[in-house]
Amino acid sequence: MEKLIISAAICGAEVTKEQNPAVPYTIEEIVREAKSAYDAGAAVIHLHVRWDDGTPTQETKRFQEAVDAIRKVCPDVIIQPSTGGAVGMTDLERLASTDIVPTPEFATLDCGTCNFGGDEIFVNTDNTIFNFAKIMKERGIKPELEVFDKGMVDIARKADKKGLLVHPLHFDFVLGVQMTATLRDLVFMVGSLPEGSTWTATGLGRNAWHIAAATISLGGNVRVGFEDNLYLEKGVLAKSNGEMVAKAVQLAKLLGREIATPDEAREILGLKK
Ligand code: KMH
Ligand code: ZN
Repeated sequence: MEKLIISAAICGAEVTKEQNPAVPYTIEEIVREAKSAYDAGAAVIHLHVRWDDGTPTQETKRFQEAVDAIRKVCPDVIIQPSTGGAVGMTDLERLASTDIVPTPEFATLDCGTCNFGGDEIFVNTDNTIFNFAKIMKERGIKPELEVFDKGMVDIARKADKKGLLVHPLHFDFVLGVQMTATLRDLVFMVGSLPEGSTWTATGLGRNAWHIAAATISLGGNVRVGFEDNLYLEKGVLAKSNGEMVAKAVQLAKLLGREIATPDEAREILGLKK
């Protein structure tokens, strides 16, 4: 099996300090969390940023500040800005995270519209998806195709048919938001992928750890972090993203997978440095 790429979604746009005081808002806190994840074995930092009061923003300047500060302490880590942002942001606002210098090597591309609980809808029309894909291809940014259900894999296939994606495709299954996160769901999603794709999976909340263990066993890659889950185990809040990455590393050791360094992850994902 290939080495295991661990991504840390350190911040997200929705989780708050009220839910877990270690959720980072300020640049200093974001750097602290990125470093804790990197030191524990994460090759990829999936990045959202916030204003100091916790409000999510996609402002280029704020991303630049965060990326520059992370780079100082994690020089080789893969930084993957979110182009999902937060529910309700415009497409232009969302893409502003990729206007940093140098142009990011990797960024998320959300492949469908998703119910986010209550009245919240995370809107991604076909035109948004195809437009984001086109822009990323023109700018040499590899998309991580975020899929919240199987229909989104099919939309990614449509984008691919239009020539908007570069192979190998890389998917991230975000399970437990719109579809459930059983092992049957995971195996079904893996079986739905275009041949030659690489993939990562994450399970929301209480789904985090069985999805991580099954993903490691199936040869996929794992995403953990506060964006998706606040708990190290039932009833125990994680003190840092690093603690969650360390748990994923521990699972990988038990299951016989080695951990990829950032440069090994670049090789596996076909990223240009
Ligand atoms: N915060 C969600 C609305 C992404 O990063 O690309 C979108 C999200 C996906 O988190
Ligand atoms: Zn995200």
